[in-house]
Amino acid sequence: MLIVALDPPSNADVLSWVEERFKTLKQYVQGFKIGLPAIIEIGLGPLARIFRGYSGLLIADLKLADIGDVMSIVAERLAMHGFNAVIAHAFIGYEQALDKLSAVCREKGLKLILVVSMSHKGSREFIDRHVKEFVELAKSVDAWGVVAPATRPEIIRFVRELAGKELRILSPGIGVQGAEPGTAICSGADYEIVGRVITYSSNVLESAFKVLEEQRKRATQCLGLR
Ligand code: BMP
Repeated sequence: MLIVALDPPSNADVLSWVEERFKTLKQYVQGFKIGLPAIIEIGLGPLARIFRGYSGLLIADLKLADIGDVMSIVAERLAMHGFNAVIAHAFIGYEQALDKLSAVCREKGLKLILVVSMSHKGSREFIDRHVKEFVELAKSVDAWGVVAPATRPEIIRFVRELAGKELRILSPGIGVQGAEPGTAICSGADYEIVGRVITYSSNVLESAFKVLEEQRKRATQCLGLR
């Protein structure tokens, strides 16, 4: 299960960079994650036109961390422009923050995804001290999923243990950040989020196939899948 992170480099013509990769990959992957590099450069309107009619996961990765009222406005706009999922930080807490965001997400049909741990080393400084509480919070706001790092598979296993089947786990950190395709799935993730090793490659499709094939091979070994 693969979600492609579309983070265009600063020298790219962002609109065509995103559009080309979306068109090349859409039939092979389960979804796309769009973050600040594309959104601040071209805005939601032009992005919405690229993805119009797409039925896969379309995740706005804004890692929201604001008061509930402001996040709610953002969520409404995202839904208006065709996104079907949004990522927020868990550390902002429930009252006047995730309580409001989760209500708006429910009303607008947006899947709420909370960050419970991150793939970079600095995540250990503060965020990782609270993984357990963050997973409990994700369950209590009825989040659709959580983000946990492929770079630290023991955290994915811990999150899966806590989350049971209630939450999807999405794991970034494959490729450029060092983890191998399939390893997060073997640790309990549902989706691997992969960006640059595919999107910055000179042959995007070939690189995506390589990741998919490695995922399949590892999952076959560890989970006994086809
Ligand atoms: P890449 O495969 O190019 O390293 O991209 C990973 C993607 O996942 C990026 O879009 C990044 O913003 C996101 N991400 C991450 O790398 N680590 C996290 O802990 C959370 C993320 O959303």
